[in-house]
Amino acid sequence: WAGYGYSISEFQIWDSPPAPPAPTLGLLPKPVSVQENGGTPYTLNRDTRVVALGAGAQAPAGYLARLLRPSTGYALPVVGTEAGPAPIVIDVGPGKGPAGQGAEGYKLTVAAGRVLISADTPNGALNGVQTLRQLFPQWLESDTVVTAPWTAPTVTITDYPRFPHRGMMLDVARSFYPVNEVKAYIDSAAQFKINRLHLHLTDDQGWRIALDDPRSNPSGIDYGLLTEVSGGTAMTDRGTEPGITGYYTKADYAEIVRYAGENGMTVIPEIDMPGHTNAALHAVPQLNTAGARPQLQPGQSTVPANGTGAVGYSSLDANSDVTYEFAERVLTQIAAMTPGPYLHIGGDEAHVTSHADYTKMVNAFTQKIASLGKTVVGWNEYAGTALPQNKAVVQFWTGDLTAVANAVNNRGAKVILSPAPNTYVPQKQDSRQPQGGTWACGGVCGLDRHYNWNPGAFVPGVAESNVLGVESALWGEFIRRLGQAQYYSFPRLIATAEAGWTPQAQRDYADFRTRLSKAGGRLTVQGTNFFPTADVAWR
Ligand code: TNX
Repeated sequence: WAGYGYSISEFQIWDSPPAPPAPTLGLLPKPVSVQENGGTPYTLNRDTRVVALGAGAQAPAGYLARLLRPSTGYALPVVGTEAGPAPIVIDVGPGKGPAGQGAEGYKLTVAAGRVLISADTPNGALNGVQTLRQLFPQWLESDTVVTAPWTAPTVTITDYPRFPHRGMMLDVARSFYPVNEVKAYIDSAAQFKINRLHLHLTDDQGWRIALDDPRSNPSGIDYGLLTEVSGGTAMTDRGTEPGITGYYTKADYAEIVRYAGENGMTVIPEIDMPGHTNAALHAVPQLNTAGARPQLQPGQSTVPANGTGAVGYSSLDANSDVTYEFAERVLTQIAAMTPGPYLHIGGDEAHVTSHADYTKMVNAFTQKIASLGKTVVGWNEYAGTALPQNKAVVQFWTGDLTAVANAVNNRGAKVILSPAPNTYVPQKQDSRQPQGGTWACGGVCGLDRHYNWNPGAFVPGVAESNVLGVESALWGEFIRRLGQAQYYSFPRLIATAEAGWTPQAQRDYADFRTRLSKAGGRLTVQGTNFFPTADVAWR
């Protein structure tokens, strides 16, 4: 064979289809402990009640009932005391969940006549709800009534996450996603226990969050221009495919925060500075160096075949007082709108800013965020700046791991891991995928790359306890609207969810693919678009 330039294994890829799937519960991410008990399964029926014990049980019980009603057609009232046949009981309170795993852990027992989810917190119980959901037939995901046996196998599960941060980033700046699409993206990820939504709200091509004029406004900036002008621009792919324009009002943003919270997710807003700021420079004349003419066009760079657009060509001016005035006013408003503890200031790819200017600006921004009582997050380029002690997070995507370790060891920073080859969803996931980047992996970044890595041992010299977790990144140069966002994200986002949830010793790619093979029908019934990667025997 060698003489023909082929290896036997290359032929085997085409000759032998993937092994037939073994029977599996199909739970994703894999729980810490699952015992299958056999015997008569649990059956949901038209008289089943969802029993909420404890004030914290109301929200997860309501979530479960809303999930089960459309496909079953059953009333499934949420009640305060246990009664009736085959109840589903949700019991929330201190000490109810797995010991030492209060925040997000849960216990789930499915018996023939009763389901019990117990947890310390509402979010822990919600995680139990997401697991229970996967034990029912896939038709549960239908939005119209289906006649199906609503059974779940008997199990005893104890479960909790490896990392507190299992995130996904959505780049709404290059191409906008209206609120209903953001909600649908949340729906598709929450079922896999993704619990952070990082919104990349600003970039060269657009500004997506409406702000008010602050009371103190020395430069007389019209903050409305940010969205009036740069909410109306977006990135043009290959010079032909326009991105989606638009922006969130403060009410829209509040609704996203609320909906994310209902799904167990914390929103992390990103205002990218001092680079990636052309949309702000274009909209706000005062931000530009005196005498400079604001660019008339936002950077509508084309996207070459490897999927990378032009980046790093814009910068705020370190020597202008307006820069600091603007950043403070913007960050103050974003902090006030955001109940979660984090504010992301980007800090990536400031290629036209000197190191001294970069450091001066980033130090001012991070100090401002600390003074607002928030923890600052930034891309790893900012790891070497004077990060607020014990109050900063470095999000690694590519580059200098030593600087990340130094930030952890010298500044008490924590780490979010988004290594491009392992988490960047605009990269091709399969050679059959016609469009997609190839720079991160020198080719395809398949499902295996997103699964087979160890976030706890990724940064040399950084202990697992200093890793907050993992995050997938959906950059928007050429991805348009929800359908494409899901098509690039799934199934790899499920691999990221498991990398963040399941103990390393229990993760196995072959086992993951077997469990995942069952999810195709579920994703299809619920209308989540996914790329049917050749690694999985979908059924
Ligand atoms: C680099 S990753 C960027 C983004 C691009 C992405 C993909 C990072 C922090 N910055 O501006 O969208 O590559 O091309």
